[in-house]
Amino acid sequence: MLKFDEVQKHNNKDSCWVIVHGNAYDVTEFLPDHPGGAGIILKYAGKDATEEYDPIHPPGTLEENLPKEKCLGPVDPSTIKEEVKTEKKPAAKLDEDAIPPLSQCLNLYDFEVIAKKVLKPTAWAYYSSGADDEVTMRENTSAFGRIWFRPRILRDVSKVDYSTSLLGQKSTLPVYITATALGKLGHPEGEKNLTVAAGKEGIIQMIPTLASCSFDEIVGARVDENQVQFMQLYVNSNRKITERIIQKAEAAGVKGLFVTVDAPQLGRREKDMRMKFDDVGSNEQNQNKDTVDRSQGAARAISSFIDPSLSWDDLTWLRSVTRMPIVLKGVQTWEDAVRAAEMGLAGVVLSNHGGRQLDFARSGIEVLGEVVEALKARNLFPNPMFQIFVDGGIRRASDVLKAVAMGATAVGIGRPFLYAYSAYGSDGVVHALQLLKAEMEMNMRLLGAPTLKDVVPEMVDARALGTHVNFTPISHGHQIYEKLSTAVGMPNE
Ligand code: 173
Repeated sequence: MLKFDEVQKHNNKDSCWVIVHGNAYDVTEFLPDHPGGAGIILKYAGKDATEEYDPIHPPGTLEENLPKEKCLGPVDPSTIKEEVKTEKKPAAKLDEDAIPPLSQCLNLYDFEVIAKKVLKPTAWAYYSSGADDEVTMRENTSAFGRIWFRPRILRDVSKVDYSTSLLGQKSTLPVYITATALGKLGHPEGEKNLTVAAGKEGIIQMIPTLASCSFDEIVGARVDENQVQFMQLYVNSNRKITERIIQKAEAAGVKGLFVTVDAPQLGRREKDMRMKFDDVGSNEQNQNKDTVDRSQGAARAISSFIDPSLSWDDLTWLRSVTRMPIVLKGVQTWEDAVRAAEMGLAGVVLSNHGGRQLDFARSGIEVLGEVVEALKARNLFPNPMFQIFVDGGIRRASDVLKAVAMGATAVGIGRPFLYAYSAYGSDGVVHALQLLKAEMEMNMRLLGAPTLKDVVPEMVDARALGTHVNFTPISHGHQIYEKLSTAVGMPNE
């Protein structure tokens, strides 16, 4: 009979024995053929694998797959040392405060949980907050939950291609990193984390006007000179400053200008306002620095330069100072989208600014439905020279595909990438993008769509999208059903 010591010697890929139900097997030559990969067997090389093997293999699997001479016979049980037989790791004590390894993040929501732990309270308040009762912010994700799929079957989905182009620029995904301000609140490298990750993964980053890093730093962080970037623009009351910004961007090779049109005044983000904000933010454009009111939260503290008088008429000026394609970011009705298309702009972003501006604004994905319908009725859709983008609430590739099916060219994602780099630097953003790609591949296969062109309106049931659930804010400390008081002196006590 074999001795356990002998089995233990065969503990590597050149000679790999395992014990299952008291018998030893030489699986060395079988390693490359194992459907689950060689790695998992090698974990048990020279050991008893019964406990792992049993639940996943029907009886007789080993005997059927191995030549007889590889079944080496029983191992003398008296030679198996007790501690080896039951080689169990002690139950790990969960450390609630520890940052898990990046590989534990399986979806975009995971980064939010971790970011909340690692961010300073002021930073968390600024990034996570929405306007007023945050109804719109929550609605952004829940709107996607009201759209359901109508997948097609028996299509060849052996190869799946989710690459596309935005404003004529190639992207590996129908996703771009949208602009978010004050990137250094989350990580010392700020927005450069996003630049590096976008470059590595072949997607486009929109550079914010109010970045913490300078424009030159963000452009300088590109992984190579062909990396494409767009720019988000807040129009300054001093148009000269804005002209300089635009011309600098164009000279640096920025390929699209996204003008924010939903923030003539900044929304009240109360979580942010409760924090006394005294970090050094990006305040370069404010010419009257002394009047900054820090009691109003991070965003309000640095936003006073934004021109509330900006109107459709200014677009003539804007077009005269640049050759970059111009996209309006923050369009919320079909009327405005049609006007932008009729003017010959390059596109619109259907957005409510991540729920940070007008509370009870509808989600971008809901607006998409009415915009496409109105454009179609005017023969303005589809039109490769006028692209529709959506942002707000996108956390899954299924959300991306819902938007694409309904007519969006691509979607913007903001907070999840901020959270990813706040916790893990640019590696976190790379991982987040890879997760999205993996989800994309799986979802497109299951939808029966080998390319994005195959993701058509008939693949979604969006009938419930316009249904809004009523909302009542919960007031401080008031519960509808008060806690019942504990009765004292009851008969049986
Ligand atoms: O959403 C924001 O916080 C934002 O867009 C902004 C605007 C001005 C200053 C800082 C942030």
